[in-house]
Amino acid sequence: MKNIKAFKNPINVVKPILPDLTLVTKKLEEIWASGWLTNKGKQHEELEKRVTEYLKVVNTSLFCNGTLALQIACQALDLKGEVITTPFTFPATTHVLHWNNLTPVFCDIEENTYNIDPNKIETLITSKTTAIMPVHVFGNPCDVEKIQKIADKYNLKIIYDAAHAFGVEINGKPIGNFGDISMFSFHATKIFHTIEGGALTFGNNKLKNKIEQLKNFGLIDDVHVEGPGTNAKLNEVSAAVGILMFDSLEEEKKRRKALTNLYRKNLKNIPGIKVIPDLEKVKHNYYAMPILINKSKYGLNRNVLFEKLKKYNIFARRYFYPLCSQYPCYAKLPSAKNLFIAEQITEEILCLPLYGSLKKDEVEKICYIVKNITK
Ligand code: T4K
Repeated sequence: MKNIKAFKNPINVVKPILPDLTLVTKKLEEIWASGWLTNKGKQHEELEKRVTEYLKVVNTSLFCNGTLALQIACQALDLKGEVITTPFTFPATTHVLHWNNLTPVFCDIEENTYNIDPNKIETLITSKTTAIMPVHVFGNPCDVEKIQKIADKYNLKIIYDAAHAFGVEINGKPIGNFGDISMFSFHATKIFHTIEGGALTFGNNKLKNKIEQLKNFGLIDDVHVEGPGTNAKLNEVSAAVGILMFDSLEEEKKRRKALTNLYRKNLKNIPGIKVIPDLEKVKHNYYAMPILINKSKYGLNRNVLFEKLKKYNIFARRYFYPLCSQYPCYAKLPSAKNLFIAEQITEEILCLPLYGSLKKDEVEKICYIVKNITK
């Protein structure tokens, strides 16, 4: 490919959304004046209310990150034994099970959504299974109906890792209402963030106190401790950033949708490149721009494309490679083998840059490079 120059500045897979600095400064002044920095301050309470309203859920608990939120979700539901989960995820999902002395049981994924394949869950259920932990990968919803039916049949809990799925809806139903608990990540790289942060959403009101205690040292009040909790609270500065994030959320989603459609249009006829279309009856949040690269049709394998793109200053990411089941700490588990679809997808997946401030001509240039780099 000739005459195509590298981008002047690096184009990363994502660029964090930055709220207006003047508004952040105002918030900081307010926090400073109050002298209240963490432990359920005014900003925290306001953010919790705003998130509950936005996600249209019954209960929300805020956290200092999504990983600790997920860890506490397992404790809140008293999970024991084995939990069926996906190998195609960020390490956090599986590590959380390990930190709770739970055994991850890996289930293969669907070819079209890269989410846990509900048709393969039942054969993995044993007398030790207590829960299913699916992930709405890249914000594409799992087959929540089928998963719920299995959970009901075998009396299992469901914790959704909805780290990527802020604002997604299925058939008009907001995604944080499925299963027993859902976890959202508010990390800086997410479509809605608090720099670091996260939330649990849940319908059962009885869980609220338990979750609040677990994230606050197990304290009931200043002298009574219910049990061994930890410290996973969200501070006031992070909460203030989250409140300001609502100002740009709809515009960010709109821009990402337009850029996603532009990617789809420009990548459409490239042999060996596969893009996930919008799913039926789903309101998407356009969190990521994953593509699959089929070496025999495209001419290069994913790793070669990934490296070549760097020469043009394009820093795509291999989310999720390798699979969690392939990490040395989990590779010896009996369920770590024969995950055929996941093993194929992890070799072919590449997430291209996607964020609201990415320009249309930048997307067009990225697509042009992907199309012509093999020549
Ligand atoms: N479950 C799932 C399914 C998840 O994907 C995650 C996290 C979790 C659970 C756990 O949630 P948290 O505990 O994180 O709330 C990033 C994020 O750190 C991580 O939150 C996210 N998933 C994962 C998919 O992506 P890394 O290790 O790839 O991040 P890093 O530092 O390489 O940054 C990614 C890109 O963003 C780079 O191109 C640089 C750019 N970047 C990053 C940061 C932090 C910036 O431009 N500015 C920044 O401030 O994990």
